[in-house]
Amino acid sequence: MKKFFVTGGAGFIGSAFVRLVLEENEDISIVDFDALTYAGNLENLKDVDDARHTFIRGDICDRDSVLNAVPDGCDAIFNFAAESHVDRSIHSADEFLRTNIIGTQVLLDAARAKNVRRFVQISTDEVMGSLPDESDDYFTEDSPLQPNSPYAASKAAAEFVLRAARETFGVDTVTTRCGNNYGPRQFPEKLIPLMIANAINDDPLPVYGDGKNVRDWIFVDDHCRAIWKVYENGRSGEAYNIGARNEKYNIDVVKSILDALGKPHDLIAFVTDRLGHDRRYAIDPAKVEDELGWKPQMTWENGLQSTIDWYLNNQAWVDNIRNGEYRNYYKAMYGAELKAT
Ligand code: NAD
Ligand code: TDX
Repeated sequence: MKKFFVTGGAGFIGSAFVRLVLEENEDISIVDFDALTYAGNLENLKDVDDARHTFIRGDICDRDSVLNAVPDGCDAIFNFAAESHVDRSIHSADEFLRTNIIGTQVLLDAARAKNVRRFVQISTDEVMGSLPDESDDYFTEDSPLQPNSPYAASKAAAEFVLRAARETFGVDTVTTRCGNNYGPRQFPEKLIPLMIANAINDDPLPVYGDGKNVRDWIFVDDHCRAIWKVYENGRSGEAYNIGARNEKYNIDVVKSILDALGKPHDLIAFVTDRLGHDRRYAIDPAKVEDELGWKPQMTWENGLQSTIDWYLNNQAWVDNIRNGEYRNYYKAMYGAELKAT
């Protein structure tokens, strides 16, 4: 039995990864370590009813808790735990620097202390900054790290911390840099679930700026399968860009959601732009495709429809969030009250 230590496994992508790995492998057990911040949710794991899954509530910055929780003979650490929302990092960066940088260092130290075979860092395309509008440029693994938001800066710093652990102490590390994920169980502060939830409830859909920023969307399970490939066969010390060649203008994503739900486009409300808003992300995934034989399995049309269906069928999950602290966040962020559900 191989033992994995997964951090952030109660969040959006981490919980999808845990589910997929347990479903597709019989010889793996997982310690799932998560602080359950506002973004962590045990509901995300409620169908993971498996003796091979152990959940531990803990903070990746807490050295003793981490050392106690990493199992002896651990094969790999997968670090999903992070503060992940750009807008929150613009409001206050402290927690981003703490979790995303110090937390990564603590985990790397634990990997060394416990002789963990491989450390997989879940990074992001945002560390490479922004591409020019309407250009043919793409992020490759050789693109310079040019983070623009406090969130992206903290994730880029984590990559440097990782590099130092490898160069100085020989920790076996690999890194994934993925584009924008979408799918079930994504916290509704992010574009796609926010727009779906608002459209379902006839709340206005707040689009930043001119709506012409471009994001490169990938279905969450495709990202998780790429992480698996990188863990299995990625070259030590390397980063792999992950993307599904699926660039979209934000405004087109929002209109597709309204059309799928049969809601009018006049729910769209253009609002003040995000500070330092990255214009375009576009990923060249040739390395992970050619070296590791990864390809996305989900089409955009099917992925978006199945995501919308999940939110329609799980309105209690969304309402729990929308009726909690998120209401205050929303009001402070958008200057508007969400309708009661
Ligand atoms: P998320 O916000 O949904 O989940 C983050 C999880 O980490 C939560 O369960 C939270 O409780 C946990 N966490 C936060 N601080 C912690 C701490 N100090 N100790 C332990 N656990 C803590 O985020 P997500 O969208 O699932 O993203 C997961 C990872 O993937 C992040 O590292 C993010 O940077 C990266 N990533 C995300 C995207 C995306 O589009 N969402 C794209 C590329 C990379
Ligand atoms: O209300 C909104 N209106 C809007 O126009 C929100 C929340 C977003 N947007 C725009 C901003 C972006 O151009 O939509 C786009 C996507 O925004 P987010 O969902 O906040 O994602 P982004 O800022 O692109 O960052 C995401 O991708 C990379 C994730 O949140 C990161 O965790 C990941 O690393």
